[in-house]
Amino acid sequence: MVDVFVGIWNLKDSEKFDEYMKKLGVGFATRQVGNVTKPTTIISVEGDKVTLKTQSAIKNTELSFKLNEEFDETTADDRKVKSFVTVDGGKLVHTQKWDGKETSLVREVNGNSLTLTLKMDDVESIRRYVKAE
Ligand code: DKA
Repeated sequence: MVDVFVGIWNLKDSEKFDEYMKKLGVGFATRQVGNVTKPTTIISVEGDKVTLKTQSAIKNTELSFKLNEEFDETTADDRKVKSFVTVDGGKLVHTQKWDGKETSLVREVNGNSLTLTLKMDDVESIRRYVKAE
């Protein structure tokens, strides 16, 4: 069921990402780069392990995790968070918790498009990725 997310995904467009980064507490200089960089996300699955690599001008990150098991993550903006990823209604739902705060990163695939919805409190950012050929 998670196989639908497997592939190389390139960012096509993005809405309200600056607002989302501000809500996370990301500083001005990193936001400036974050607003213009077009990351590539590579998702692979091996057995019960999911690997999610993100390559961008800010930082390359790599996460390997099992669904439904909490794990430690250091984010691209250097937050140390407790993460949990599950599949819910065909969506890959990633929750991060740190310092009494919480954000969600929800990925949904439709054909060759992957929509990433980022939410924190009242702020929502949508980032659309397309699958590399
Ligand atoms: C993405 O993969 C964005 C994921 C959220 C990143 C958190 C903030 C990073 C700030 C540089 O498209």
